[in-house]
Amino acid sequence: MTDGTIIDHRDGVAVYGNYIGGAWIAAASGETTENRNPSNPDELIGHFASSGAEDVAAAVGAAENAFAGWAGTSAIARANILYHASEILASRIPEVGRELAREEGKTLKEGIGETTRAVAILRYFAGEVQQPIGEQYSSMNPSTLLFTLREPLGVCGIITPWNFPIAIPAWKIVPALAFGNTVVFKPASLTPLCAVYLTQALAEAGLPPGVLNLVTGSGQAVGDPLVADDRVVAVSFTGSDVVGNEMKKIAGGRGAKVQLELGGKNPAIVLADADLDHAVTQVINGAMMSSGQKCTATSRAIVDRRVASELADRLGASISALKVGDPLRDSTQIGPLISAEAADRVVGEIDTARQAGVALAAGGGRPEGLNGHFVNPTLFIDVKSDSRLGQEELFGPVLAVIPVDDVDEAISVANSVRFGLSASLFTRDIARALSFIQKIQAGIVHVNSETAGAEPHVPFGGYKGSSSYSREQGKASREFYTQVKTVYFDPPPSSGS
Ligand code: UN1
Repeated sequence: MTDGTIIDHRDGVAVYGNYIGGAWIAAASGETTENRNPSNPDELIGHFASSGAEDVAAAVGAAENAFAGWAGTSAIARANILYHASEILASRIPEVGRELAREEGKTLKEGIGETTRAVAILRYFAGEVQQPIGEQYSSMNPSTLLFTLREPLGVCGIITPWNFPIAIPAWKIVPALAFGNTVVFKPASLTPLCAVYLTQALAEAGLPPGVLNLVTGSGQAVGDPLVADDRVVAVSFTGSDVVGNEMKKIAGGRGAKVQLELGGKNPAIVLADADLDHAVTQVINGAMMSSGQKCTATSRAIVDRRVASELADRLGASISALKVGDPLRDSTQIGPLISAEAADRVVGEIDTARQAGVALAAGGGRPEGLNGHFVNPTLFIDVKSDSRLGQEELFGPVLAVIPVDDVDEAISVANSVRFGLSASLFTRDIARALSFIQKIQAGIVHVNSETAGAEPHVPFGGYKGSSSYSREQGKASREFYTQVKTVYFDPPPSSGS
């Protein structure tokens, strides 16, 4: 049900606009880009506005004009709109979940799960704005009332990836709005339909014109001018480290606040005393769900040598049994990769590793008889930590087993990469678990559960090259989306005399 967001039809296929200043409108150039189903590229999902600098300037202008009014609205009134949006989106979960699976390629169950998560995020921040927004301190002067306030920043540029096309936009946009900022939202060019659904729910819920603006198009044509615009005082980005670091230079260089969520090369350490059945299930979920296309995905299983071959056998058997196919079918466990380029790249990485002599224990290549961008879930064993497979994020359904002698070597291997987003340990040993929590260089640490997953009310973000120190979600989002004002309030000299 995207009525109202569709500005035209072409051969029976919907043409979607940008949402600027409260209206769904075509890109200034009039141009559009096709959005196709990665499971079946013959299926056209829609035509989406192919925007550029002119559209970005209009959207930033609308957001700038709307800022004073929105920042001046009571937090409770803002919360009511967010809560209403959560109800609208909740009523559409089956539809949006299905369209997410069709547009992005994750399974229907995951698509519904992700849409449900976006609803939970809306609900969470509708409540979060009712929490305290400042602190009171004692002053050196007994008559001074000394306190802090948190105030919104202004226009925020939100640039989101395709792999969580509704949850990540929600967890960036909703807190920005909740704390009184206005937003220009540039979604991944491969998943604009989910962005339309989220924007539509917020617009229908009563967001005033200009408070949230959606501009679709490529990173170069839309992202670049957005990041460079002096009126955009904060930029939040999730995506590749190459793009993120470039963005930091440009936005950071002109003094904007920048928040980056970049890659991961997340380890699951399995010690000899672990429950191996549980470890196998969790490691496979972490590595293979969403075809491994999560920055929190498990891409390294670092395993105590004493159980490495048994674990590898079990992983290999379970990975080979995973059902790859149409994400909309109930029996499917693994959908396609997002695009032909992504599938070619991952298959290329698998071939390179095989040619280098790394032992393949399951998968490799593409499944037969499927038309989309599918890659077989793949397991390599006896992988060297300093190899490409041991160091680089592949962003596909590929897991590398790295055998180690003990927990100390496991942690040192785990820490040997440039990323530090999430990490898991499987053990029954409390002392080793505590030592792992202290020594692992990761922003999200799991003991006896998979590396992926994020609850909306706790901080999310990584160490080292995975983030830019700032955290997202929960109370951490208040840090990013507000600034602190310290107030020294003294009575006028005459009072009380
Ligand atoms: C999750 O693990 O459920 O882009 C969320 C990503 C992360 C989000 C992961 N920023 O994959």
